[in-house]
Amino acid sequence: MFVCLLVVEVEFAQPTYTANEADGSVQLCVNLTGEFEIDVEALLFTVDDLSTVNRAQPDSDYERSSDRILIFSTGGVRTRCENIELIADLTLENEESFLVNISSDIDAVRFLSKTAEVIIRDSDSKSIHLIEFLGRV
Ligand SMILES: [Ca+2]
Ligand SMILES: [Ca+2]
Repeated sequence: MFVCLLVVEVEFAQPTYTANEADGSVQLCVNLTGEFEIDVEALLFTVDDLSTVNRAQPDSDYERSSDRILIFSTGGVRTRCENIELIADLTLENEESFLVNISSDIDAVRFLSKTAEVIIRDSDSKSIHLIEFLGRV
């Protein structure tokens, strides 16, 4: 069987996604453009970075994810979305962010962008902590 796969271009729908810590999850979308006659698979995964200041931490601020497979079927939709779970806590924090990457083993896939940044706004305020503190007195 003759299989034809011309170059397809894949990119995050947005370079930056902003969520609130209390949202529970953040949805990231990936767009594909171009012509293809076999299914195109891409892998979406979170990037652990323990070194950068104000970096959100895996499994403490968000759920680490390494195995989200995006499948673009021939004749199917050109956008695939995945939810990354956010972890809410009661700690007063700065705005934090983490990175999500996409990759593919298919040679014909060209990435216009491989990385998106998720910014998490903290849901905990000083006044809530004061109320909790007063409640314990
Ligand atoms: Ca947090
Ligand atoms: Ca917090």
